[in-house]
Amino acid sequence: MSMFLDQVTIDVKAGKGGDGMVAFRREKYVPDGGPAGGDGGRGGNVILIVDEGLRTLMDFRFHRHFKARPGENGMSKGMHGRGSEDTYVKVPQGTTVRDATTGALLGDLVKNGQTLVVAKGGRGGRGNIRFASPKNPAPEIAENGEPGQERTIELELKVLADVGLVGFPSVGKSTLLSVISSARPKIGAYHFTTLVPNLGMVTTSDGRSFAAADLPGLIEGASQGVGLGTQFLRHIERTRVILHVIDMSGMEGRDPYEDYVAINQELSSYNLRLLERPQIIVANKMDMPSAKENLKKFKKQLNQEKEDEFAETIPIFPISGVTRKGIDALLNTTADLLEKTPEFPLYDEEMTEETVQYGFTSEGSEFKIDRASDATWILSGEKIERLFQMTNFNHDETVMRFARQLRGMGVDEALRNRGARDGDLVRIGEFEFEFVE
Ligand SMILES: Nc1nc2c(ncn2[C@@H]2O[C@H](COP(=O)(O)OP(=O)(O)OP(=O)(O)O)[C@@H](O)[C@H]2O)c(=O)[nH]1
Ligand SMILES: [Mg+2]
Repeated sequence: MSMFLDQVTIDVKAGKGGDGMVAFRREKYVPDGGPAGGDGGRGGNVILIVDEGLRTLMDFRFHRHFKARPGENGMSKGMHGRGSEDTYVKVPQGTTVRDATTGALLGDLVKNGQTLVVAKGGRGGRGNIRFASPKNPAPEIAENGEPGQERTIELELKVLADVGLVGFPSVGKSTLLSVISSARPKIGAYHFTTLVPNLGMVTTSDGRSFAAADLPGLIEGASQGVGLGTQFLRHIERTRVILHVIDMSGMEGRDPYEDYVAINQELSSYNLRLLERPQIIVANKMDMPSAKENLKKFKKQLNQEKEDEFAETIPIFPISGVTRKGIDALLNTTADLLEKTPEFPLYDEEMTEETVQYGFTSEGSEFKIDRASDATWILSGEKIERLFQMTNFNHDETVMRFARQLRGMGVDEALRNRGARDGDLVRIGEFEFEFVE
């Protein structure tokens, strides 16, 4: 397996809120102290944070579960539980985050230090101080903390580069990157020398700079999963200009023009929008004997094609990565093109979490009633289950409050309408109680 990881699924679980407490003041000479149970503290969030020091998602290879701590429970003497610290998980710049279950986009993290809450900590339950009223000055009511959010998310890295170097294997992409930046990618006379994208900062002779990515060689069929290329095409998605590197020496016995067409087909079958990026054709290995001849032929073929294609001329830069000839002009034109080319928004019209509708929305349908084979009524639904989890069943008064909350939600009425009778068993999760008319 390659030492590069650019897609991973992880589980995140936020901390539960601390439970609120039922307590009363005990003071000398005061027969009935008032309520003194404090609130529980907030549970910790799980938060992703961009760390520019990271280049891949490698750190997630063996570590895929992230939890935040629960909030502290409320205490007597009116003391509130402490909120828990958030758990921060570092990700590289260019990480796209999705909910693995719904596929909804949660965020695209590009700036160093940028954060995204991926699992929200539960709020602390209220202690009995909060439930005191003139009518009920000494309530035995407290809430349990809210459960922390829990979900599976997908991280996908799309490297941040302005310019992408694409082409067949061994055409000299890495050689070029090593010449134009301080990056030191591996260079070899065999195919697929480059197995992971390399990034380099390029400075032009007139002082402008941009980030360039050298991608593993693409081969025909890569977008259908043949060869290495497919998994790396995503890294071109953020680039604004594509340097299409072509081996003009013909020394591998391939035809430069056929290579050019094949790579463009790859790009378009992965995502048509990749072809919207302006390209510069880099005619490489011009130091080789037959390169000049091949370039002439290539230009001719390209022009023939152009008659029926869009009219724009694609610039061609003859260079040699080895002798470094022609590089300055190539880089200056690349910088010019970058200045003219706006960014291509990756997730413009996509569904985000806010636009995805969860669960039941209309009033009065916040729960579901089913009937088990033993005739027990089963209540389920996100809201009702959360209420249940936040109820402290050790105190009768709290249980009564829960019953009132259910009635308020219309549960009693709905059960009655479904034919529930006095004494029928009703179940929420593992908790059972009798239906009372
Ligand atoms: N003559 C000549 N050879 C070159 C030139 N550029 C690269 N090469 C040679 O071509 C071979 C492949 O070069 P790389 O830079 O590794 O090619 P690549 O496109 O990164 O290849 P992959 O990573 O396998 O996709 C090496 O032997 C290089 O020395 C050039 O301008 N002229
Ligand atoms: Mg390479």
